[in-house]
Amino acid sequence: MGIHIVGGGAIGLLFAAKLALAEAGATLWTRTEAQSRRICEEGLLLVNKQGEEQLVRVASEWLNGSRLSAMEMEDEMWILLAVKQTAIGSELLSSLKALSDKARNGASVICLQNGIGHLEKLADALGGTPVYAAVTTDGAKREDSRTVKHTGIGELWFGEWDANGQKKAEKSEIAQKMLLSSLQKAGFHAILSKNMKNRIYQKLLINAVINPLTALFDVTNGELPQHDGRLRLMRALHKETYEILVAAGMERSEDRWDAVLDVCSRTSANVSSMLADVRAGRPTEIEAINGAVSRLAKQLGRESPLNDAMTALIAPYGEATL
Ligand code: KPL
Repeated sequence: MGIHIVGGGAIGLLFAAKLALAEAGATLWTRTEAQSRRICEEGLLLVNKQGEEQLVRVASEWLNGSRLSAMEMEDEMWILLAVKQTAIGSELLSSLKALSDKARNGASVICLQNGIGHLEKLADALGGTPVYAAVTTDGAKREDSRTVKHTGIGELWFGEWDANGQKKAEKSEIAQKMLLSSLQKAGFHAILSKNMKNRIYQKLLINAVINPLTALFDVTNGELPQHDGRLRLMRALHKETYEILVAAGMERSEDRWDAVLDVCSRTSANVSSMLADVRAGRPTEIEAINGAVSRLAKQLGRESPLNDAMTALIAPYGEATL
């Protein structure tokens, strides 16, 4: 069984380093040739919370390079898709298709993106390739193209995604358990879930509050609640989003607000992915997060003024021209 991690951002580097250390047959596929070349030549640097560095040798390939057609692949392949939603365009989809077509007994894709909407897009584009949903609460920070800091230990939930009549992932239970065991051996708190919709909505709720507000106020996750006005805005955005997601099928639970504060404190030094995108002038995931919450609200006949406002305020940051 081969594990192919696609994406050389913080989460991709973290999975590649830890799976390689556990000798789990990991290959890291990057979107630039320079990054894969550097990783092959110099190795990955994995830095733990205490600042201790570990050099890790990882096989790395360039996703759009020409080597794929000549490469021998395993019979069974898991693809861990660790790019942002904004990177899931036609070029990435055709590279993913080419990669998954190489596995003799078929590949399965595990999607680690924030937000919603991507699973349907991937299932459509990849034809019969089973698509699994995943949610990670591990914190990671990419220091440079070969260095990743594991900033917070979290959990990794993954499982079949068959909401709304979608295609069911068909990989055998044995293959799922083999992947689970590799992930656990690599030190991840990995859990197979039969209710990924709930997990995805719970993570969406966290991202819908922390990501746009940290981006708007240009603060770290830890700084966000350290101000009364911002805290009130967080609460209001949380309340609106919570009610919409419960109406859409998320389980009601009293501790959802505490979960947001918990993420802020566990990842206190982190710059959220949305703030990082805004600072770098890159497209943001606002449409897949707050935009998606607004669309859900609309389908349910509900109002979503705060999610609408977040989307309207953040979207222009990611637009290509002035
Ligand atoms: O997922 C995240 C992100 O930045 O996208 C959180 C949970 C907010 C951690 O930074």
